[in-house]
Amino acid sequence: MADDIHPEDQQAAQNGQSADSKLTLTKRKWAEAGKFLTGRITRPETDRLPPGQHLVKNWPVLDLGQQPRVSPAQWKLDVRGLVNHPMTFDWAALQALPQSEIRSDIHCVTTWSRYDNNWKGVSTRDFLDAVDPKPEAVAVMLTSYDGYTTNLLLPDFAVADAIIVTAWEGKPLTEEHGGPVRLVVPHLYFWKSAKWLHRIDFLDRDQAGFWEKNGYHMRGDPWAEERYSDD
Ligand SMILES: Nc1nc2c(c(=O)[nH]1)N[C@H]1C(S)=C(S)[C@@H](COP(=O)(O)O)O[C@H]1N2
Ligand SMILES: [Mo]
Repeated sequence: MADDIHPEDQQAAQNGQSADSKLTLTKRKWAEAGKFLTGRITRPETDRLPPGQHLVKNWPVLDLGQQPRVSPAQWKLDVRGLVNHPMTFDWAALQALPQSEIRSDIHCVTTWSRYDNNWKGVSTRDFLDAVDPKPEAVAVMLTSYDGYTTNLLLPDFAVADAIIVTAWEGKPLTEEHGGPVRLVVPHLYFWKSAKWLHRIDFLDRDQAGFWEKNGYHMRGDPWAEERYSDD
């Protein structure tokens, strides 16, 4: 059916490329993952605070109460599941990936928000380029050194401003905020941003993590107030 022809395949055909050339496949994969979405919608300043949130200037600490002590030398990130390059990153391997600086707002489900956090680390897109998810991968499960887990759909993990963070405001990320390495996914409630990141599994279906099994929403969009699951 003509409607099923992917626009990029039509373009490729016009350029004399085969529809399944490597470039076309890569571009299609990124399109499915939202590669060219900014992940940040421009809003008027008065609309910057999601519904039900209030602004704080400090940065509260929230976790399960067990803050694991992991030095950069001890830290490892295991990447498993539906990826073409399963691997274990150590500190040096993470530093060898392209480094990005990203500013974003925090929105915690407990109703505090904090504007203009300056993060440094590896964007999830650069990370995804390295591990190369298989086409069947639709979700990730993050596992942390304290046993915490949380799930994300791959397009949410792959937004342009999601970042595997090693520094905040120019300083190494402190232990209480998830150092040496945490995730930050700014367009979702902060419980999705795993501290003390230790493992990422690429999965063929979305599975519930710790809070998601305990009554919280599977996705957690603050603009839609996706705080709790329906049942
Ligand atoms: N490993 C781990 N990550 C975690 C948590 C946790 O308990 N363990 N709590 C989550 C929750 S509920 C929030 S609100 C944020 C808090 O991050 P902060 O302490 O840096 O503000 O971390 C998230 N990531
Ligand atoms: Mo939270």
